[in-house]
Amino acid sequence: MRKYDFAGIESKWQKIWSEKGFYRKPDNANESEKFYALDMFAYTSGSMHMGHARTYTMGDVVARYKKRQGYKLLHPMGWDAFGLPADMAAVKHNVDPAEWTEQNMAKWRGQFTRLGMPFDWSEEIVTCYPEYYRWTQWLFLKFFERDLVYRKYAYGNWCPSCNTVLANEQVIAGKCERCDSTVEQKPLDQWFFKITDYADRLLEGLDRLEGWPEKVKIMQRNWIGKSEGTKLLFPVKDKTIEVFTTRPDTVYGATYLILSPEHPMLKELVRGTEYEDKVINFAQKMIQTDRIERESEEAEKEGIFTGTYAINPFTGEDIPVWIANYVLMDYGTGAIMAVPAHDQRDFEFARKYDLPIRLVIQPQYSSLDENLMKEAYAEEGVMTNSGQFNDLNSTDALDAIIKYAESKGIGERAVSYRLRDWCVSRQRYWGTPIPIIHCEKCGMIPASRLPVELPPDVEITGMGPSPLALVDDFVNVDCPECGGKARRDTDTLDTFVCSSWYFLRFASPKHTTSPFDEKAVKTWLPVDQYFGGVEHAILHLLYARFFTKVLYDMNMIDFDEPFANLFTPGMVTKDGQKMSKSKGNVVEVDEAIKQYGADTLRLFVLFAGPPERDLEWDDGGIEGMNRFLKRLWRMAFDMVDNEVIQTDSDALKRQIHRTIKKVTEDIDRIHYNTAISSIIELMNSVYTHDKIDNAALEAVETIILLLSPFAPYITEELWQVIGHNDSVHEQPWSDYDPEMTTEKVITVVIQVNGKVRDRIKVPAGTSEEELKRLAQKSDRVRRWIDDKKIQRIIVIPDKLVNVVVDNQ
Ligand code: ANZ
Ligand code: ZN
Repeated sequence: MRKYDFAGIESKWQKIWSEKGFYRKPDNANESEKFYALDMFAYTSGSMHMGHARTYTMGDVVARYKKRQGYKLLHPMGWDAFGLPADMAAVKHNVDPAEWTEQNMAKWRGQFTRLGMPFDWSEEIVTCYPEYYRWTQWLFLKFFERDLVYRKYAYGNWCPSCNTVLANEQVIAGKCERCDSTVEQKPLDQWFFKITDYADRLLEGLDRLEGWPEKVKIMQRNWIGKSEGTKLLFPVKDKTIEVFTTRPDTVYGATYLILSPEHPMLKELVRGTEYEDKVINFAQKMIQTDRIERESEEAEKEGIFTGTYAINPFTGEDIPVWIANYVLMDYGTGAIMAVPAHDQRDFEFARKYDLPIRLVIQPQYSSLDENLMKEAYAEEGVMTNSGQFNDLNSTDALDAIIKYAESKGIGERAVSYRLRDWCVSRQRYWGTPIPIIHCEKCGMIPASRLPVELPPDVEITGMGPSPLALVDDFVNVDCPECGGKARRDTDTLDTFVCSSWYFLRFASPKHTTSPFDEKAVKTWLPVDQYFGGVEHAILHLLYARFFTKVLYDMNMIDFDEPFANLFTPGMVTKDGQKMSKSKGNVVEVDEAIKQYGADTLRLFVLFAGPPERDLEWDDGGIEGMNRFLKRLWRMAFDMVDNEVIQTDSDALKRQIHRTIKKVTEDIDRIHYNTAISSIIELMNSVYTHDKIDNAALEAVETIILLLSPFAPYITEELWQVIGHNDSVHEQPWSDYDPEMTTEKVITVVIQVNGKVRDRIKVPAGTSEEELKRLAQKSDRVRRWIDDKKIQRIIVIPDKLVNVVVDNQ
């Protein structure tokens, strides 16, 4: 027997697989027999960590398995190569972002290869190459044509340390997702994608995604945050203020209005009054405070009276108009009717500023007093103080009041979304240049030639405006319309734009006349199985779905959801914490491969727990996997180094079929840990079987076949060892005989000192150990053993157990 030299074996097969083009896209695929297994492509910052290794291994298992089942397989990898980290590296280490990115890609390619993932690098996608980003620009312009892109002077989330605007999705609890700095609000000219136009369709599509985890769908639904309510009009001076409310039944209790500090009517309302300076200053201060803080329930509510009154159209009363920090401009209409008796925030505000509280809904079986209330009453109840609607149930009143408002032209049903338009402009260098030219005469004109290339050798200081603004050659152009002097847009696109359509490009990565070959996309898409971290549950997945729907509307594709099935693997933790450089608890992928081999690593990350759960790194666990493979190695050599006995074993044969069935079903459900454990059980049975016969040989061959998607190197090697000269990865996936998956049950006699005391039914082939255990557990047998000392237990498998005890 040779030694199990994993390093030698792994490098040998890496070479052979890559020469073979293991994952080369077959060119004769058709829609009915294809399988597109996709891992989120790699972000070229830093290096691969264990969490990546785990996710990519899961994708690799499905890919290898589907290939074995005879599907035409597409399983590509590429590079999400633009983005902030390259800019930051440029500032910090004075390196060229392009070079830095190339180095990272090279490093990652090596790691993929070592992990046993022979991707076809001739068909990789690199988002920072002009042949890719020219189509990102092309799509931007198509969206522009369709009015799905617009430019707006708006407050943006500004990260003072990254020096750029961030999308709402990139601000976590008021801090920059990337560098943790506190995000400020800064007014800038920004580009937006009108994703809100698709809010309803993005919601509706979720209902059809049966192959998505429920938790991801919930996160998307909450993010979109559809709210059905009513718009009501409140006259003020010669204008009207529109408010959005979900509780029109409380309108008689609206004792004041509140505008958000950003509200466009504010300046007009206070202009020339004694309140003007105070109110405008106050508004400015509130605008600068953190958005998250403004949204939080606990935050101190602050506001100021504008000096103006509006009319409550239902009561006819004059009610004061205030501004307050907790009313946001980008929700509803940016103005609310405050109902302190029934809304907690309004209640706190009214108490603080001594504004009137009027109860208009009473609980069914008790009655409240507005002077004694300690908190708002938010439930339903019986209408009171509400004119013609008194005594109605508040739920019925809600409808009646909407109808009344509609009939009088003072309100209508309305829907509001939490979803905001997607801000895509970034004041950074390392991104796709926005292909727009600004001409004083003609306005915003699409660049006439694509790609608009990112100029090389740009100085990146990390300060001031977009680095591209300082490159005269880039900025100064002739207007494509009038030929006059014009300026290029100097922002670059959010990298999430690049990743919103790459999965389509993989169908025809070298296509040169459009973003993708429509026929190839028709064949390969949608993605059959998508793997990626749950951290992308909102951003990337929502944007990719949005792009897909727009492309569908452009008649470029015939489906409107890109990912039929999604799987979001859990993280890899160490000592209960996410592995990270700053915590110093990172186990390097390369280190682990060097120490144990890629097969052991792959098995460990798949076996140590359910794939959707976080996995705690455990040195003992990885050793265990290593021992398992070494045992398999010895076992395979036992089979060839010894004469095979020409007998069979029905029990072992049945277990083989059961194992094939279980592993097949488990891979289908992405239950890799249980699949692997049933393979291990089969191996244990070969051990206790303790005979090198036909059944044992078949079992070992089956183990090699079933284990091959999980541990591709050792199984490929052992496949040769047991006498094959083709590839284990090209064998058809093992079939099982359903008849053989049931256990044959037999009766075993149990004796005590040679006398029959019990009979038990067990599966045929039950091991000696197990029979001994069952014999001693039998009540009848125990009665005869009593407290006598057991001398020995004789077992004749499938027939008899004799317990020999001291006979005093
Ligand atoms: C009056 C009222 C009375 C309200 C009551 C609630 C309870 P959802 O469900 O999240 O859609 N609101 C509306 N626009 C707002 C904005 N821009 N900033 C802050 N708050 C805003 O919540 C809708 C409710 O949130 C609306 O209904 C409004 O307060 C408030 F007993 O109007 B309500
Ligand atoms: Zn012009």
